[in-house]
Amino acid sequence: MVKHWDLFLAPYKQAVEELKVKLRGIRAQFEMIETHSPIEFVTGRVKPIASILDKAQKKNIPLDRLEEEMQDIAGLRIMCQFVDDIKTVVKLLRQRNDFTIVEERDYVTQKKESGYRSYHIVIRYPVQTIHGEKNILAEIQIRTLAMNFWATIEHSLNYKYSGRFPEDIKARLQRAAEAAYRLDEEMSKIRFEIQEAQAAFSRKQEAKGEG
Ligand code: 0O2
Repeated sequence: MVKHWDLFLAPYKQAVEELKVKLRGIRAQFEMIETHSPIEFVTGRVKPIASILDKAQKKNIPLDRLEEEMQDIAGLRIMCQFVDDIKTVVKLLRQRNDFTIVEERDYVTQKKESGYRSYHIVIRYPVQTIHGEKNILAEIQIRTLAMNFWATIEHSLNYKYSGRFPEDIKARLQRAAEAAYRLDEEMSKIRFEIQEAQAAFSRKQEAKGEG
């Protein structure tokens, strides 16, 4: 039984903080060389205790098996502008040596039944503690801004309806997922123009001393 949640969650909190810095560092490095960053922004969270308990119950995970069986207690999200950026980020993550990849789930090319799209990478990340090294699991979700918009809205509605959507809402969410997909496709087609405009804008800001 997990009695001391603070103690249990401490390495997860540390991992989320460290990984946010590291992943944001990737963006900073691209900015330094004035190249389009495949990472737009990064967020991270430790799963709230109530959600851990909920998920454990739903998936029949005994509380003394959380470390091994719940992969997203530490969760990071990487948002990208374009669908192709997702592949670039995945490649960058695969070549790192500060964690190992345990599993990849591609819901970008194989969307979930709900309409959810995102690329998930489960990693084993070593956290340095005063008791030595502790390896924890963390999940990195990589998605476009459009995929994120849809997932955020769907997640809130899911919470409201406890996953049992009325038919009309379900149909609307499906249509919204298709619209998000088309938005990504359209943006990919004019990607070059967008990037040129963004580069010109950054140069202008820098010249004004606002960069
Ligand atoms: P939260 O609140 O985001 O932490 P399962 O939980 O059974 O769907 P599994 O095996 O745990 O699946 O792993 P999966 O599907 O790779 O990742 C689960 C996480 O992906 C979810 O975490 C969500 O963050 C996200 N996700 C998966 N499917 C959907 C979906 O249909 N809609 C939205 N909005 N997000 C989804 P949690 O634990 O559900 O919640």
